[in-house]
Amino acid sequence: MKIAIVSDLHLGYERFYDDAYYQAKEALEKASELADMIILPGDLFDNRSPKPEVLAQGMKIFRDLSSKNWKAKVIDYKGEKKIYTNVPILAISGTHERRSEGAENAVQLLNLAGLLVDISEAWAIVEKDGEKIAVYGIGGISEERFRDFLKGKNLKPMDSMFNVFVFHQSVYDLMPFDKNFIYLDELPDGFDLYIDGHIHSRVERTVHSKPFLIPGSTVLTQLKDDEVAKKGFFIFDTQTKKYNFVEINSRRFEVVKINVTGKTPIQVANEAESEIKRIISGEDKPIIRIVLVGSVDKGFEQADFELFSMVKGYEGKAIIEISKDIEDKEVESEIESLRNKAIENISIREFGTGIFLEELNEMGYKLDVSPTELFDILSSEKSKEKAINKALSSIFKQS
Ligand SMILES: [Mn+2]
Repeated sequence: MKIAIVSDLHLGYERFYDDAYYQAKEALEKASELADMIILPGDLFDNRSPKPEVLAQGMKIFRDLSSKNWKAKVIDYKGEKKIYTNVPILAISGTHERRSEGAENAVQLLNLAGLLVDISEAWAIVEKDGEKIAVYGIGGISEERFRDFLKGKNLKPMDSMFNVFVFHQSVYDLMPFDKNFIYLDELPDGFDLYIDGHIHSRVERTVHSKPFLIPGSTVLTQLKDDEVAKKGFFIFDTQTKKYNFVEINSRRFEVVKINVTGKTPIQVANEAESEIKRIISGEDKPIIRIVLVGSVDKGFEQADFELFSMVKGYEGKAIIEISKDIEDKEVESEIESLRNKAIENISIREFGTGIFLEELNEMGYKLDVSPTELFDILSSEKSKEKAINKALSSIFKQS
């Protein structure tokens, strides 16, 4: 069977409201033509309480999809909810749909309407011509709960079927800055395909030597550099175990970096304008993000580098966003000197010790290291972690 994986539609996303709808519609229509079944790993809607008109967008899309002639059918469902269709469109809720426990979310509403099968915390088995595919999904939950939640489930794949695991979380291997994020090798072993949503750019990896795929969102949301690639979805073939990415007609997005170092505001504006002219040469109305980088020369301030009036002239032809990542040496050196003065100034130090002693008193501090000594240790290091380690080791040496 061919499985289409379409993620993070973000219907109702206000900034690109029409794009969210039309690009989701296009992706799912194409997916229904190319695949036997569709899996949506979360964030179908942008908001936990979508307005009726946004719910209607979702209902229209999935009603059209449901009414197609699907040869594959959902033949079994193991979960706490009930399902009202056997059409092989399987979805989990994402973090954007998440609501308090017991309150129905928008994906559950579509499930209740019989427009898709909600596989959040449930198995669905899809069959076509004797081939069976078992899909288990976990809806998006807070990152710090996911690891324990997954362990508690102790998931095992189904015998003699192609098994798919679907979830909607951050992954440490891709975003190594929060230890709460799950590691790829912590995902349950034995599945034939792993699918994740949540991340809005395309990812292809392997887990337990099986494919791990994130198609990315169908609509541009974060305007990050790695979202410049065309949007789309994956088609995975369970027979050949091969997959390909199908592009959709997503709005063009370009990031332009302009270095302001050694340039006047007029030079920078001219440079930005010629970049805009180059990009808008087509028929479409692209999204352009201009990032000013480098450092401001003496005699200028950050505020001098404003492009708003120039950009206004292109309103009908492009959607332009400007951001600054500029160093301003004069301002920085002023802050630096203030900071040094503060540290050298003994009265501020005494002031700090006073507050520290008061706090310790209130907490009933009784350890052997004197509070002033502890304050000295804690303030001796610039790094918070080093300071705490130093303080802890001196406390434990004494006791
Ligand atoms: Mn999302």
